[in-house]
Amino acid sequence: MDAIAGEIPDGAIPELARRVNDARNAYLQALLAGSRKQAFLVIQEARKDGLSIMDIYVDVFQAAMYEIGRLWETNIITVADEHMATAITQYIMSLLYQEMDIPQETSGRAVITGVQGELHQIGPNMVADVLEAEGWNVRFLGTNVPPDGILEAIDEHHAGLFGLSMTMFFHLPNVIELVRRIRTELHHVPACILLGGAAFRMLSALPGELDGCHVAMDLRDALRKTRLTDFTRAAMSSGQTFS
Ligand code: B12
Repeated sequence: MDAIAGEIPDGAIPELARRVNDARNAYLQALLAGSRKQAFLVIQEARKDGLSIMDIYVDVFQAAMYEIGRLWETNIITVADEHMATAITQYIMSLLYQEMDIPQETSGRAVITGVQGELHQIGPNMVADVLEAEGWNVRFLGTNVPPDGILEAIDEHHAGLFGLSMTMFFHLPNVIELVRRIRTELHHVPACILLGGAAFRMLSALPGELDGCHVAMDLRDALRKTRLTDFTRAAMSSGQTFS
């Protein structure tokens, strides 16, 4: 059984899709009602119904938060409503973290953060949680971290994997500058720089300065890319470079 991504028995896909859909709608209603208790009950029920952490993170939390964004953008809900939905989701994620079976062995060392200026934190937080549950020794720095602090964290943690989040496209110069500094100033350059967040989905190609970085479209893609092969994993944990 895959502890994070779950396991779908043959023929169960339509039933699972229905459960996911119900959970997403119920969770969104709880967010809009501002009921942390109801939101928690919905997620508890979804877990009993067999939804994996991955299903809940992507198909419930992410989908509901995207809908919150749409309602906020169109002035159907206020910024306070959005803040409340964010706070509830972050709270429930921290409860789910306690349910994760964090393995003793490590797959490697990782630092995950959001680029300076970036305030969207739920996405990289999900990546950090899932990698930890996969056996990575993760330092999650939160977001909007000054570059000096990020460099120091990568160095101290001997990270073979560095994950960086960007939602707002106007932070691209900060991403480029940070990657340049990582590559030129660190003794120990992470073998894999993994970029993610909504802004990267809008790019048709990575700017040349980011050549050699990897991009994950969402959490499932991030998991696929960090599972890789034994060889590349070993390279990531030892800090060796690969392309
Ligand atoms: C909550 C929220 C906020 C909160 C964030 C608080 C917090 N603590 O996180 C606050 C209020 C601070 C905020 C501010 C702003 N926001 Co805002 N925000 C949102 C909202 C509603 C939800 C974000 C979220 O949590 N999504 C759920 C997560 C799980 O999705 P995700 O980030 O995409 O992450 C997934 C993948 O992208 C990927 N991923 C993400 N990071 C990483 C990292 C790595 C390493 C990897 C591998 C993968 C990965 O994996 C995740 C899981 O699948 C979105 C709506 C939306 N569509 O996302 C708007 C949204 C992103 N915000 C928007 C805007 C405009 C803003 C502001 C400019 C508003 C303003 N005028 O001030 C500011 C900008 C702040 C800044 N400098 O960054 C717009 C962006 C439009 C655009 N593309 O230009 C959106 C889309 C809302 C909208 N529909 O208009 N926001």
